[in-house]
Amino acid sequence: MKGYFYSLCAAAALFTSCKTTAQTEEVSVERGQALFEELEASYNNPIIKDKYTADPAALVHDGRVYIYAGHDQAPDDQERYIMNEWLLFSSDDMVNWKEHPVPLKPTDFDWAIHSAWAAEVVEKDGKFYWFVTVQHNESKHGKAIGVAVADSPEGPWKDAIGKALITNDMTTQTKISWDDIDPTVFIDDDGTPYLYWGNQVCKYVKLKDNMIEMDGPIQTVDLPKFTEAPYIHKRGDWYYLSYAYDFPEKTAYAMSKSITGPWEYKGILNEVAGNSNTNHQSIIEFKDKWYFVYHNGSIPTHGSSFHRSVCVDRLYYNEDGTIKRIVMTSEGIQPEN
Ligand code: FUB
Repeated sequence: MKGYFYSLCAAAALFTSCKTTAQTEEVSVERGQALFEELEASYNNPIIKDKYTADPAALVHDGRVYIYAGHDQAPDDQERYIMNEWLLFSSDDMVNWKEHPVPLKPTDFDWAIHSAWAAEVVEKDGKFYWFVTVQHNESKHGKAIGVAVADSPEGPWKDAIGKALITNDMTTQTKISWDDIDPTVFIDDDGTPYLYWGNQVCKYVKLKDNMIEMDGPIQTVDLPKFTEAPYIHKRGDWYYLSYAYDFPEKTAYAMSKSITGPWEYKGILNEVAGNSNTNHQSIIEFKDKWYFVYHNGSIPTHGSSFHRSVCVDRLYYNEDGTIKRIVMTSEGIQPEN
């Protein structure tokens, strides 16, 4: 009880600028509790607190940030992926998030059966393309990548092809059935779209202008300890390829002057995110600031590798274009004063 009282005093001190022990001791348990709750309420990470959310795919469009996330739905006593839908949240200030109706499920693709795994949404020529990881039905082995299309970031979404874009039998670098996951799409300055994806091996392919067909052979990128979750962004002349590194996963990154490489490994960008053995990042610029969107397992009391939560923290560059190590915080993004 004494320890609890003093931690309340510590919380109180943060809010009352108490400078001395004598002052903090004047704070009652009730007042300390209220201040502690106030302090907790000011924590903006995770950004969604009433649902488990994972694998954030962030899209900036028309003054809003949209986050498409997988819904971790495993019961609290089960440590495995149960993900039957994606969720959508949006914000115009990175602090207040609006939840939209469930926009998409694996079963919206006739050929898929479950596993709303990592995804990415990009805009091209006024249409929005949602590249998803799903479990293929029994006609094909393993995970596959599909594409949904919509006229707005909020949908409605429909299968853009009627079959998977990438299936497990199209790649042979590994024997696992989940190596064709985690799509990310980057549209280069000349309008050419590139799809990157993979588990264990990072793969990429040029896409046709229609976004739903490959335009050349599947190629690979050699990256140290690549696990999964490739993500491409560009700032100035530099292309950045960030990815989940090792396992439990950290986030590492490489840089290049071209979307197709060669990529120069630059090191760790983010440490293991607390009690989640996976991580999955989006990196976006919004209103002249850069943000690192990721997940951890921080929702009490069952947060874990299979009960994950999307968080946002700031991302900063060094003068030479390299990225400073991410500082993960509970406070997250705070309202501007
Ligand atoms: O959420 C399922 C899988 O876990 C994702 O596809 C990976 O990126 C990892 O986060």
